[in-house]
Amino acid sequence: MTIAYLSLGSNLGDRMAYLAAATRHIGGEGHTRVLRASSVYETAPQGKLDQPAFLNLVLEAKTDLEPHDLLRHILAVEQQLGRLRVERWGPRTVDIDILLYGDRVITEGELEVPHPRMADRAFVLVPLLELNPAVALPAAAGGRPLAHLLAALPDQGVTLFAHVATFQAQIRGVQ
Ligand code: GSY
Repeated sequence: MTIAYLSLGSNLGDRMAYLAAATRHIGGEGHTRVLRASSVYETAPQGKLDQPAFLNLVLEAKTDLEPHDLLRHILAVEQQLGRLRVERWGPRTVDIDILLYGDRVITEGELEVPHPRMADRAFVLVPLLELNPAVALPAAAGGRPLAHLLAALPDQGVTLFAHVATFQAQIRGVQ
């Protein structure tokens, strides 16, 4: 069993519904349990700027899957929810990234953990630090506390959109 942190983002259609459905699918097969979700943040697009605002959140999950199998699982969830990888940085129904997998550092083909761009992305760091204010990069990746990295970033337009209780209600289908 390994604790992994996953970043979820959506900027097409009913964004909250896509995030809730993705969260249900991630935890839906017995090998991976979603322990906690952060609140949902509305965030200005990074990278490709001329696209709609995103909703982003982070999940803390406990998984029996090895990293490559976890990657395959989240890619399958993206596809089930209609993600078409047409344009690398373009709009998407749901995007799921592995941020951290225990304290492992992995660079193998398409899999890079810790996520190579997480230290630059307030839309990842804000919800991650809400879940775990003491979280740091793995020792083998320098061990820096992520709160220090966030403090060094300029304002990237991250605002609270829905408290975690509202998101949990959406996951249960109450809203
Ligand atoms: O890699 C995640 C997809 N993505 C996002 C995102 O989720 N949120 C924001 N704010 N900007 C983004 N740019 C990309 S690409």
